[in-house]
Amino acid sequence: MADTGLSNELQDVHLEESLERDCTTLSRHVLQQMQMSPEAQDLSALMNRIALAGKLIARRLSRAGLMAGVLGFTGETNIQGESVKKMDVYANDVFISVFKQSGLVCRLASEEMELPYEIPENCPIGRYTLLYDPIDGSSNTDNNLSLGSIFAIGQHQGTEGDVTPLLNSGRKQIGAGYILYGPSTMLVYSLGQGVHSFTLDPSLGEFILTEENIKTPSHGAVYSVNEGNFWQWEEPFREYIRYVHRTEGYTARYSGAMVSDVHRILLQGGVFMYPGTTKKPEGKLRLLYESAPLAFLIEQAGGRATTGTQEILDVIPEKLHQRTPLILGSKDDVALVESFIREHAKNESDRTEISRSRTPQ
Ligand code: AHM
Ligand code: MG
Repeated sequence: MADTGLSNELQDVHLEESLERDCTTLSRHVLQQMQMSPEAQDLSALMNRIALAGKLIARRLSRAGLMAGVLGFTGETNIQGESVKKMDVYANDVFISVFKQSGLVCRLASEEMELPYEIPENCPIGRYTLLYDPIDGSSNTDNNLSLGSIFAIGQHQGTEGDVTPLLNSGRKQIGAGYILYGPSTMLVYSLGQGVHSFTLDPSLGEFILTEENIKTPSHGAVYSVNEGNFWQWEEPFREYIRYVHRTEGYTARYSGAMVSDVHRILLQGGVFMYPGTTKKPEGKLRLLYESAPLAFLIEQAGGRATTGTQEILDVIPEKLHQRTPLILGSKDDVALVESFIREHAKNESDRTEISRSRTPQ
């Protein structure tokens, strides 16, 4: 062994620790987490398939600038009315491919598909559904900036072609997570027992445990919002932004990819917001495969996520692609934004009361 100045005993301990860390792969971690559950093997296999999807997407992204036909638009528009990028289509298909013949997932629904994709051959045994956003932060794709994939795991119910069983509140999610395609590829997940992060070791092709039981600080300096929409927000959001602009201790961070922004907040605290606008009162983000899975994670980490008037996880969707305003992050920072909303609602109701009392009966 090279002379590191450490005693042999200490070197042995270091070696053991680093081996132990290298062997804490995602599938082993899921098995450990779920050891009391009869579903442990299935969920470990399911998370392994999601990890494979992440690796395939990461591999393609890492070479995107070197290959023809990877970047740019397809010329199609998706069900959301947004221009589809070639990477959106690729990533969407990857999630479908990894679950074919898996016996694990019999229905997938995503931002890129109007209707769920059924895998009937998995259904006699497949007990899960997967809701996902294959590429979150699409506008970053062609600029080699951070991107993500978001996923929510649910219990399979209902028959083929029936969307209704997917319209559940976020509380019914069995698990959720995201893959962050940044300088390194990370996978962050929760199966209802804390939030855990993994980093892809490209030399091993494995996601290795980075941090267990992540806890979001109750307050953070970061506020993360597209301030270009200021002119079309409702007054409480403008008031909040005016407040942070004139108060020491706040700093703005907004990348255009929510997974990246939420990852920072998960680790360091703060608040991410995508409020409704006059053009889009429900905001931009989709409940089932964007807001709800991230809300599941942040709650597991001790934070909160709300529409402004209701906890995100309590919202029962009426439509597969339903949008929702989102305020997510550290408990105290979310509460601060809410205080502006409540204050505004109170002032409005006081004004209505006064004008009603002045109207001759
Ligand atoms: P996408 O899934 O189509 O990329 O949309 C979601 C993304 C979020 O990641 C990000 O926070 C937001 O849209 C950015 O939108 P905007 O450019 O309006 O700020
Ligand atoms: Mg998205």
